[in-house]
Amino acid sequence: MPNSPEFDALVADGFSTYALRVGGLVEAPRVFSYAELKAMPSQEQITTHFCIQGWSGVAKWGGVPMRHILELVRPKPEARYAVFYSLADGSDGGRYYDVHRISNMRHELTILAYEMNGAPVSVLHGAPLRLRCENELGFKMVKWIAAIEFVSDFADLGAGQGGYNEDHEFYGYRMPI
Ligand SMILES: Nc1nc2c(c(=O)[nH]1)N[C@H]1C(S)=C(S)[C@@H](COP(=O)(O)O)O[C@H]1N2
Ligand SMILES: [Mo]
Repeated sequence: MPNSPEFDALVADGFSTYALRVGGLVEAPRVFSYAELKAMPSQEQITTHFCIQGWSGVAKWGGVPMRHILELVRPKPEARYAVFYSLADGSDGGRYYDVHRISNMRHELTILAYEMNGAPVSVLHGAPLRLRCENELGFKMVKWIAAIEFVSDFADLGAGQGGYNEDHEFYGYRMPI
């Protein structure tokens, strides 16, 4: 869970001061407010979540299609991956993050979710914004998203394995469902 005065302040004001930074190898770096994100085109999907540890669960998710974000920021040709940084640390310390192939960011079921089961996503499930990338396992769906960075390579991030669990738990980067 996020554990900072900054996050507590976001919760206290209903995330009205939340801002999502999107940058890196893009033509148009942007900062989107919570209100701007909620005013964007949205979609809903009912999907099963699979955790690599063996449990699963079904929920309805609502949010902004990632392909819409790509249209706004326009990744450069050399951008091969999207890195999602969390507002929370991982369980072994250090910031939680995960890396996704850019082609999967154009998948029709890849969204930045701000609703779950018809209500705002709870803090437990990743408020104000969490990734739903339905053809990946749960550990790749970063909760409490702070920023998205487009990169050509992820070797210089963390321990270089393409995400927090990939770095810490020996989960493979290429581990779709
Ligand atoms: N920031 C952050 N995001 C995270 C995690 C985490 O520890 N920190 N856990 C991941 C794992 S392993 C799973 S299975 C899902 C769980 O999502 P849920 O809490 O909505 O069930 O969140 C993912 N996103
Ligand atoms: Mo998980």
